[in-house]
Amino acid sequence: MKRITLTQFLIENQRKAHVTADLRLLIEVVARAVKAISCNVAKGALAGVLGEAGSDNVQGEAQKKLDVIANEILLQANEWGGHLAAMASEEEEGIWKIPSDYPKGGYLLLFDPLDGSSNIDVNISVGTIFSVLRCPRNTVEPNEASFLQPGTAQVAAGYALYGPSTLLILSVGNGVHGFTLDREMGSFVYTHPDLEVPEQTSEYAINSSNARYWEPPVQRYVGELQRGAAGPRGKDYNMRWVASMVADVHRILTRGGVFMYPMDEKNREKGGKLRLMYEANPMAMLVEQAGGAASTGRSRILDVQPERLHQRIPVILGSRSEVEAVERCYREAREGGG
Ligand code: AHM
Ligand code: MG
Repeated sequence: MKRITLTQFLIENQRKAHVTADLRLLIEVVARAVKAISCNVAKGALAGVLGEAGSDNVQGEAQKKLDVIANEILLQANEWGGHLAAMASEEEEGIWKIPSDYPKGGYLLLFDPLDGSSNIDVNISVGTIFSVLRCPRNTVEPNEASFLQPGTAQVAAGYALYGPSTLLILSVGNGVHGFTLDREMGSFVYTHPDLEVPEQTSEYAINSSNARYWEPPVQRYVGELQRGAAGPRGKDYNMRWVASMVADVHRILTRGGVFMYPMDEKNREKGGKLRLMYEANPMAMLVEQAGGAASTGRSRILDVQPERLHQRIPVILGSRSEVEAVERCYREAREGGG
């Protein structure tokens, strides 16, 4: 069988004008960084990369060594190529400016360098999530405001999943495409063309230890799923929760389902648990590009106008019919019917 590498895939997309030369370079550089992160994740204790870094990030969360390593790999790989105007990371309080000795380009790159950090030390899949925006025209020196664009403005989004195999899942706005890292060859091979979220599903993902903190529409929706064949949904549902969003979303892209980290009383003041600009938006773009839907429960995630770089947001995404069922619960609660 003819193998298509990520490089060939991107060059063909450039010929069809789906990506610019700079966006192609950007994605290739991210993919190279992902290979380096994958090596570190795979070595684990052998490379001394497990455990706490002994520091907190801007969100007040304790950083793991691998959070710090993955962040540095992505920043260093991307700062010199001339394709970026600036970067932003979950692990950096402010935006990351391109050092003055390197040329600047027209794109902004945002990332969660290592998503699912709580799973690192227990050898469960983790990932990297990234989002690409255009730097607003005529920007001399990008600042935080340059990044505050809705998810609909993303020109590319993707994630890497460091699981039994390392995958790179990508959208440049024409569907969702997946690549598997061939470790011997050191290249990403096109293995998952045109991923689509299956419409019919009987799987849901939510951390149900938070059930007492959920809003009533989510309590109602999950309650209906849990009543199974005897309840209003008329069928039995299965539940999965990896606690790595990348792994949960990848399962949904592969075999359908709905993922929820909804608004809850524990996270209300912060606006939710997951971050809008480098977790929710890229995942929402991928899921929509794969035919699914992504909502806060009240509105489409990709339409939300960000107000802060590290803003948080409720996330409900996956098979369209289930996301719509959650939105219906919210609507009926507003209208006094549920
Ligand atoms: P992180 O970016 O600090 O790793 O946090 C995000 C993760 C998601 O991957 C996952 O869905 C969620 O947090 C799990 O949260 P919880 O531990 O509350 O179940
Ligand atoms: Mg993270």
